[in-house]
Amino acid sequence: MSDCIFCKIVSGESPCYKIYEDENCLAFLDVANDFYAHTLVIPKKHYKNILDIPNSELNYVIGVLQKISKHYVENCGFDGINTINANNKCANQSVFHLHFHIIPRRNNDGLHIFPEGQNNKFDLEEVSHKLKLN
Ligand code: DGP
Repeated sequence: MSDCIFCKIVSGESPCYKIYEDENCLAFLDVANDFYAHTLVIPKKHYKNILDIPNSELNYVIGVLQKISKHYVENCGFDGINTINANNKCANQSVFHLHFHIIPRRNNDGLHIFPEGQNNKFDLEEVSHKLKLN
């Protein structure tokens, strides 16, 4: 897509700090530069998010996400990673080209990544009935 910043990075029109590339995927540092080694993993082909990418292509991206995550833990001195992925505006997606964030973690780094709930006491029986898929 001509007006997509991540497509421009894929085509080389916009620069990035590249971590990994193959024929289908690209990983590069997030320009936010807010967490050490904050990385984005994207498919080269434009999809909005996980809601429109075909399953086989999503599986490929997840494989690359795993490859980079293992590399960070096994070779780069991190103890673990968080992966974050936003889908649609309501979920705070701001770039509408599918991407997974990798936030590398170190023991006792003090980061609180997972969103905190409001300690609501939902009726899990009712919720599960509403959501059941099969
Ligand atoms: P999200 O809010 O989940 O859609 O994350 C989008 C991320 O993309 C955000 O953390 C900042 C990053 N980003 C936006 N524009 C650029 C860019 O031009 N280059 C790089 N490297 N990252 C970008």
